[in-house]
Amino acid sequence: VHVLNGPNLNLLGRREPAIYGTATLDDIRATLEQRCAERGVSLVFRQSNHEGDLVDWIHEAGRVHAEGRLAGLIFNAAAYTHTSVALLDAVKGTGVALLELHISNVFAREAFRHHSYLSPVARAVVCGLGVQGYALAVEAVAQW
Ligand code: CA2
Repeated sequence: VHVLNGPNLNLLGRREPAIYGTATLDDIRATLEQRCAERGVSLVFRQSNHEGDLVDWIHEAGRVHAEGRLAGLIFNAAAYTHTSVALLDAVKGTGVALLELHISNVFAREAFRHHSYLSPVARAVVCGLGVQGYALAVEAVAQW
């Protein structure tokens, strides 16, 4: 299972706890490491503030997919969800099974967060479950 996190998610647990909770990205990584170990799947967990890094990592997931070794890609593209044709094209171009994830319920927030470039190419979308969504997403993707 590959888990990618986009811009500003390195701030998780340090700012805006009312929206995003108090867990840090390292806390989430630790939880997912444990869940994956229990299921005998390996975890790749990354965060970047740079769109190109995320494109490169989607391509990497695509190579693992082509080798038949990728259960799925869990992707919280953060603000790039609402802006990035490059990330859409990367997912489309690799054919990876995508689970789009958002910590908050984006539909209960500003109108600009209601549109996602990724949802049309996602196999599933998890949104509004808080950071618990990551663990639930791993449970699902491990069975894909
Ligand atoms: O709800 C989500 O997971 C989002 O993908 C988070 C993005 C936001 O732009 C999306 O609309 C929804 C923002 C990530 C920034 O995370 C922060 C965490 C703590 C403090 C400040 C920002």
